[in-house]
Amino acid sequence: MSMLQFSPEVAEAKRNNIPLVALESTIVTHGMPFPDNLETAWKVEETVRDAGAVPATIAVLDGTLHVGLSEGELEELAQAQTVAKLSRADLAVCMATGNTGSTTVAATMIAAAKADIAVFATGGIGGVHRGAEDSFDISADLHELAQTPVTVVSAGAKAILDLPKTLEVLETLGVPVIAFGQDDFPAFWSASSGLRAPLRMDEAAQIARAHLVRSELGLKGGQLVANPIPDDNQIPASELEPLIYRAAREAQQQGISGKDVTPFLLNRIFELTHGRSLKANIALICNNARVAAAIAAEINTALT
Ligand code: PSU
Ligand code: MN
Repeated sequence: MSMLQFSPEVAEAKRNNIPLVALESTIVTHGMPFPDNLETAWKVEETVRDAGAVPATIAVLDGTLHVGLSEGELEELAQAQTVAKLSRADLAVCMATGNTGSTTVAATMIAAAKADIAVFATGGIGGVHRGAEDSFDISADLHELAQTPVTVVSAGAKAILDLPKTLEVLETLGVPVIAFGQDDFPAFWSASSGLRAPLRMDEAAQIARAHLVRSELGLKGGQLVANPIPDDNQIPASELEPLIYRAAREAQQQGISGKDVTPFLLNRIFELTHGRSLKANIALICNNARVAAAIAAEINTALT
């Protein structure tokens, strides 16, 4: 029995050797309010198509791991109320029990690798939370990057996190962190975190080559491409920082923990910026989708 259910569009792309870009679904179910989440998901898919690749949005629907969702499936997911947020730990349980769940960066990487999709675009990966020295809250996304061979394009890590600690853990785990077209590691809503990224590359073809060299060397794990948000859509870190501080304190006071932390913080920042964070979020995901499509095309060309 095949574990994966390909959508007709994805199946056809595979047959015709058209580059594919994986997309996650936790952004849709836990990252944005309805209907913006649905409009964004469609927009990101369109952006991938416009860039000459085919989008494969990943989710578990009634126990089946879908690679590529129809418009109707995406619509249903975007409005569903009780969808699990799946990471490495709970992906198999959700499938075994016939439930529905959206995939985080970690779970989407697992599905993408299984589906032989090399490149995945998201907004921002999970990382080391502020206060992790007490809470031990470190996203499973970081460990996934260390063991699953997918190149993930994100706008860095979300600024709600402790970015210096996130970079330290990625270094420890041997994950290449490649800033795209600049020296600094981006901070999701802002183009720069003020921290220098460990690596820099300026061309999709180079990143594609590095992906293939890793595979030739038999190295486990993927690459993190950190693509800065476009200039016009940035929210300056100075403006955001007090709001993040406030949201993080509220989360602590309200005893928010585990999987609920990231959705809680994203929602509070959405409220505190009167929706501006969402606009920035949409812009940066589309920007990542374009870069991911370019890398996927280069990998395809190199392999054929
Ligand atoms: N990026 C966004 N919005 C999101 C996420 C990322 O722009 O909602 C999700 C991703 O699915 C990521 C997850 O894997 O947040 C991280 O959750 P946690 O911190 O619980 O590992
Ligand atoms: Mn966590």
